[in-house]
Amino acid sequence: MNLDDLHVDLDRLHGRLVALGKIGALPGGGVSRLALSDADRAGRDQVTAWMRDLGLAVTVDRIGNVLGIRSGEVDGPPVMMGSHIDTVKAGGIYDGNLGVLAGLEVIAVLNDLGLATKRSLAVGLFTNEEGSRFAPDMMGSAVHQGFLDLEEALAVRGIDGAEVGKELERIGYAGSEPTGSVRPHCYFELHIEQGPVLEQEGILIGAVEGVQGISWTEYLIKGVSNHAGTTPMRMRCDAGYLAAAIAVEARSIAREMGGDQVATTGLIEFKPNLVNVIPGQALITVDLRNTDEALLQAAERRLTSFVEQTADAEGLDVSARVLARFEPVSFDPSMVDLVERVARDRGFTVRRLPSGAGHDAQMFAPNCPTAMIFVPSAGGISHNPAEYTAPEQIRAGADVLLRVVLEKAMK
Ligand code: HGY
Ligand code: MN
Ligand code: MN
Repeated sequence: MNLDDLHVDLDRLHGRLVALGKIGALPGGGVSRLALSDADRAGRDQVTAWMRDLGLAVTVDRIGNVLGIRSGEVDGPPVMMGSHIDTVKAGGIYDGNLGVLAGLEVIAVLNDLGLATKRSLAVGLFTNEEGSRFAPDMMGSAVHQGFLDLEEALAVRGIDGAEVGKELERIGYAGSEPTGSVRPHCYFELHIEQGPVLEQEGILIGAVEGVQGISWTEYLIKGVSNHAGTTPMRMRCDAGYLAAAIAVEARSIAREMGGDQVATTGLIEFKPNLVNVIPGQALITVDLRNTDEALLQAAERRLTSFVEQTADAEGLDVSARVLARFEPVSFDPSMVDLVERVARDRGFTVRRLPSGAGHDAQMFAPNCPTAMIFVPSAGGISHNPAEYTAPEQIRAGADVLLRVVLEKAMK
């Protein structure tokens, strides 16, 4: 059988994407399945049911990662595909979900053909990739790959006060499998680009070279609530002002540095959050990213000194908490070459690029040969219900995944 003639069944794959997208669906479109929420449980139940229908041996580990395994002809570490099915609060149906469901589609194609592989195959669903509810992001894969302590992760308290370990118990995904018990031979992740590059250049496949560094910091600012009308400006201890100034400064640091530097204030909360009361407390997060570690550290230093100087000048007390900090990673060049070659052989336009978003793959990269395949995002939009990738783009990405996995699993 010529492996180059194998193709995924787009209707089946797209049908599962749409069906999973209905779990936690938002009224105006898009999906909300925050990690370890009831919607996440329902999504997990659906995906593990599909895994069992495909004859996979399903395990759940202690941080809730789900693995579906298809035995190969010889024992040994599996070729692993995976991603996540948790979403941001108002996200799209493709982010993460595509990578998990395309992995199941690869299994379905092999089952249809009765095709055995030499190496075992595994499809992984990793807990809390988004990090929106519980920081850090890539939590499940970080624990799985030994970059985050299990007990530390289980003790994490979310933005709603819930605790990871208790939420895993509540949704029935506090597994017994030791984390990281399955060490993959290699790891592939199909994912939407979530940015504008492929679409703007009219390119179908991204051969991802690595993932940029990520730095998430939460600042808790304490001032003095006071009357908005009677308090002279010279007497104010305005926590809200510093939070706003941090958001502006983060943006100007990114603008001045240029290049790949980006900065985002995604969360900002005032207390008591009333029109006529000077905020006595503010909470703000800053997400800094860069493909270059030294530049990312420079951005962190600039922001930190701004916060300290301004807090001093305003007589405010600030405490900073690191929510996530991951250095840039590069994927195995031979794996990137493989993705690029297979895409070309299939007649797809392809280019190399770094990932602006974090992914579970970045946790596997230091431990095993790892690569990602990107497909375009319409308008470069993601983490937004308007996220969209066309069916033929999905087919192309999944066909590349099918072929690169077989390349590794047949030898
Ligand atoms: O934040 C990220 O890059 C990913 O979506 N967790
Ligand atoms: Mn993702
Ligand atoms: Mn995401």
